[in-house]
Amino acid sequence: MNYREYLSITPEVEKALSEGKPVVALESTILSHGMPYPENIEFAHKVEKIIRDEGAVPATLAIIAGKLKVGLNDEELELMCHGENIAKASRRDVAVYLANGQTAATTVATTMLIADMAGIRVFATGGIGGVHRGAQETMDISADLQEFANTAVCVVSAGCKSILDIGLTLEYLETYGVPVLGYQTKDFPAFYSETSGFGVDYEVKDAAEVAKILKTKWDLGLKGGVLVGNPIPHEYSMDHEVIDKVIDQALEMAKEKKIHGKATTPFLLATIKDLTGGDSLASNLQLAYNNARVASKIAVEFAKL
Ligand code: PSU
Ligand code: MN
Repeated sequence: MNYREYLSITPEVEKALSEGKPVVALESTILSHGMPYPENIEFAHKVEKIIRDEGAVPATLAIIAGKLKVGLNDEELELMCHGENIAKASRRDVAVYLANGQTAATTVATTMLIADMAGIRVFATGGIGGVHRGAQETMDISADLQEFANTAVCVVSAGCKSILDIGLTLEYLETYGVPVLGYQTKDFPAFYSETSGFGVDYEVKDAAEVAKILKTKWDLGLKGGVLVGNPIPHEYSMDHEVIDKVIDQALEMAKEKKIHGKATTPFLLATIKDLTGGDSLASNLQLAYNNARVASKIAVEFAKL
């Protein structure tokens, strides 16, 4: 493999990695397709500050002008937040975008992929992709799940939105041997809500416990990632019924407009955003900050082992 020539790592991140210091990866699809401007750029800076305050080095990942970028400067962050028609790169898009010198936001799958190439083991996001509702017919299953099966990165998320079939998403992860850990909870979180009605196999009490599980899994040569479900802080958690109604409406609109393929998730995210006004955004920001905090603690503990 010869991926070094495609990687562009900032000196700060490179130095931290070579010294074995904690680094936390962040994705860019959440910026380009998950939040409006200018809230997304404020978020991008604040989430990096939260990671620094916890004693880790942040690295936002993206594909810019045909390079796998690990760590973005202010200008690059602005581009991912405000650029026109920024594409979304999942695993199958990466080689094409790189070969053509294009720019794209990275999903959970591609952020894991690039983090692994750079040697970053912990990544904070909002929600992961998964098995879509109705996947029995459409076969719409996010490439994020195969990345968990294959790529050695720990992802801290607030679970997933109920735009997905959460039960089937957990079944899929089980089949591919991906540990799903509930961070101080027995319930797998549903993004805007603390619980989804589906349990996790293991509740972990703190970051040190997660770090030990990561080390053990990878020492054993068990390939693939680990998913940490970290619930939205209680005070920001949204009413289940309100948000579920909105999600049903968004799914209905996607059906009417015959949205499919890689456009599905961005369409659903944008529609939920429009239908709920600012309410869902405030929750979205807070859960992502919370994930960055927990991911940093895990990275700090992992660096000690
Ligand atoms: N779900 C969310 N917010 C997101 C995404 C999913 O609640 O921002 C983004 C993530 O980047 C995720 C991607 O990796 O969408 C999944 O897209 P797809 O379903 O096309 O694989
Ligand atoms: Mn899909």
